[in-house]
Amino acid sequence: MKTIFSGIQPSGTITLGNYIGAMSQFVDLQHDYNCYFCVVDQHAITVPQERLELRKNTKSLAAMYIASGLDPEKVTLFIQSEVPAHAQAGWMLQCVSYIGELERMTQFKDKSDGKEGVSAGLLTYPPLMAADILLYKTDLVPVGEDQKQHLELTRDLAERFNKKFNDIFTIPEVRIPKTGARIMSLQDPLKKMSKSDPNNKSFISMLDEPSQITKKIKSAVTDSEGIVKFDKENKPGVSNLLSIYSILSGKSISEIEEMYEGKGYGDFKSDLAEVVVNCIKPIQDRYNELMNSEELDRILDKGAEKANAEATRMLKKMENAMGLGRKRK
Ligand code: ATP
Ligand code: LTN
Repeated sequence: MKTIFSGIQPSGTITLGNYIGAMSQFVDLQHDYNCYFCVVDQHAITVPQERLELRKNTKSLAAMYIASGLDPEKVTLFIQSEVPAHAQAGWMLQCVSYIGELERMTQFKDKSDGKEGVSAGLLTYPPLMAADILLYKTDLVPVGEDQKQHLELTRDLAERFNKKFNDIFTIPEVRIPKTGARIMSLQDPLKKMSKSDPNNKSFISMLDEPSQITKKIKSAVTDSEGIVKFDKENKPGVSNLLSIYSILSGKSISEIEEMYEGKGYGDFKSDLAEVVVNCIKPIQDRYNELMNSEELDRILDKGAEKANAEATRMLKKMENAMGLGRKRK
């Protein structure tokens, strides 16, 4: 069986964009792959986090992975900081990364743009991500469109390491969904929907109440044309809503366009709100059950144990290849 690895940052409550672009892919793939899914809390601290909030978001994200449909008997779910090999391997991969290539990452440019006191961790974020992936001999990494560049760098680092030291890493492939790889902000449809966006109206959180979801969709930015038609270039707001509608309802874009011919945005938006609520509600119910039980801790303990065993094996190979520590059998 081939291996999958993916991670999500506990930098807020996950959004509908994370669910569509990442989580729902994971659920589909779990039956055919050996899967590792991670709550990447060490990536989250590359920007300031409040400690209690981070703890809460970490547990909440773990619950959300299971509530979305991952089977804990099938997949290994764990928290990054509970497997120290990630930070150790991340350091070694920082030492084979060039500052120039890290500065070229668009996520770094976006997140550091115009900010003072940017952490060094924000720059060295990608080698830690490469460590996450390479420690598990990962074949495939399912992510949203925004992570493509980080995956290319991961492949470069793996190839560089293999050539320079020893051929120990599997070169991973990226897997980006055909639809929904980039769900856009409801307030600025030219920007991706992001859980750390300060404007709460720009995203639908997976924990929003039905009334909040309806309100946010009703106030989503569209245009004044009043025609429900997919045209990314000229109608980015409506096109984004159409994508969400299509993915969650299973109806094709043209079917939906037909349904709302001559109807304007009011009906379209209320029906979309219903589609979104119907998708999110059962996930929220399971989420609440998990948050109030000890089941989640058991799942995470088991996950950390399994991930530690696997990651430590690869870490030893990396140390041997680079000549760190004493030679061991
Ligand atoms: P942050 O706002 O803290 O940067 P984020 O919401 O962008 O976070 P991440 O934790 O960086 O989310 O990403 C988790 C996964 O969700 C990744 O695979 C990423 O590609 C995917 N993803 C994030 N935003 C979207 C989006 N708007 N549409 C589709 N997929 C997305
Ligand atoms: N960088 C990713 C989160 C992430 C990740 C990973 C994704 C960290 N480690 C390993 C896939 C594989 C993000 O910001 N979405």
